[in-house]
Amino acid sequence: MRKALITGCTGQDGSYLTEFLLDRGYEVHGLKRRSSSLNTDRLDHIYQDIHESGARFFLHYADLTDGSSLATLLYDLRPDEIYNLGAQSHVKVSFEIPEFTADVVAIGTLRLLEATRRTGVKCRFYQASSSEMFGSAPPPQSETTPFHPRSPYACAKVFGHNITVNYRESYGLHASSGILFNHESPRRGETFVTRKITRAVAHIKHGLQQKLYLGNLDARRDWGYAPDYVRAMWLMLQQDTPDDFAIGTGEAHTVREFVELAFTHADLDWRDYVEVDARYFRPAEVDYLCADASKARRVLGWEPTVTFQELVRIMVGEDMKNVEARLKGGTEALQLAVTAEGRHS
Ligand code: NAP
Ligand code: G4F
Repeated sequence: MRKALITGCTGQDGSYLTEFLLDRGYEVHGLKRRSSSLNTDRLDHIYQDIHESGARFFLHYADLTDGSSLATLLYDLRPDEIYNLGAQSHVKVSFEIPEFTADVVAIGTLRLLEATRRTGVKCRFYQASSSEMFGSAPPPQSETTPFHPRSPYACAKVFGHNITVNYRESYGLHASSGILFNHESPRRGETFVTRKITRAVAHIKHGLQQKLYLGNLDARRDWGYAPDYVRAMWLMLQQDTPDDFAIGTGEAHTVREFVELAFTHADLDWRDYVEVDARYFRPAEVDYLCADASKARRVLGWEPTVTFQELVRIMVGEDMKNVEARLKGGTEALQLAVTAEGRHS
């Protein structure tokens, strides 16, 4: 049985990757960091009681800011595959906590690579690189496009990417970087723009929210469906030779187009509800990301399966269902939750 270790297991991609690997017969070990309240919502449906025989999914406390916890985990588990998905992954937040972001995203990657090298574990390594690294480089962007990062998050990801390549070249580590363009799902964090929009649509439709405040509506992103992207991560580690791959749909849309389509799904006119609030602008913006994923198609045989239109429909549909289920638990509790969340983006 192959054994995988996933950092960022509790996040959007970590949860889909865990399901994907369990379906393929892997034993999966997830790294979770200590928090004062439970943060395993995305994994609860696949939780396996470790006291039951046959359990193949385990969570361990560790942190990308704590090198010794990483080395101990690697030494004890000796995984065949490591997926480094852990990150402070919010671009806007990275301007507010740049030092922490760099510590987790850049130095955290180095800590994990160094722990892999020092423990001598023979494994394959996946690094979650990002299209944000391209920043202001014009589209379409591919593996050969020069990086021009526009945020502390993107600068940290460039370091994570380069140090992964460096460990591959210096120590012969089977390390691959997936340069993934934006990918979304009903499990997307609530403060990324797609999920912020689809949740607001569901709340507005049910009379629980009056307005949706957004920042730059003109930014263009290449939005795909997260389960498709975790399949690409796995495919990269199944290749004989490690390499870097850009992963995206090749189609870009503006935030405004996403908004319009999401509201249309709920028979609402977005212009009645959406207002621009400058507090959601970034000190430096990434205007236009659109993937050239031809190498991934050719070498990995990877193709996205969900279109932009289907993605929006799936996300609005799930958020509608969530609100309806929560409404059954009482409008008052739901209203409170909406208000508290409204402060963040
Ligand atoms: P996400 O939902 O924000 O998940 C991030 C994960 O990292 C969470 O499990 C989080 O734990 C964990 N984490 C944060 N700080 C950590 C630390 N100090 N030590 C250990 N773990 C820590 O992100 P995602 O969308 O799944 O993305 C997965 C990875 O791909 C990230 O590295 C992201 O930067 C990168 N990426 C994402 C996209 C995209 O469009 N989704 C595109 C390109 C690259 P908590 O649950 O405790 O917060
Ligand atoms: O959804 P976003 O916050 O995602 P962003 O910045 O593109 O980053 C995501 O994708 C990256 C891959 O390219 C990942 F590496 C990263 O971890 C993350 O998953 O913002 C998308 C666009 C931006 O141009 C932003 O300015 O939407 C614009 N936007 C407009 N109003 C907003 C808002 N973004 C957020 N979060 N909130 C707003 O109110």
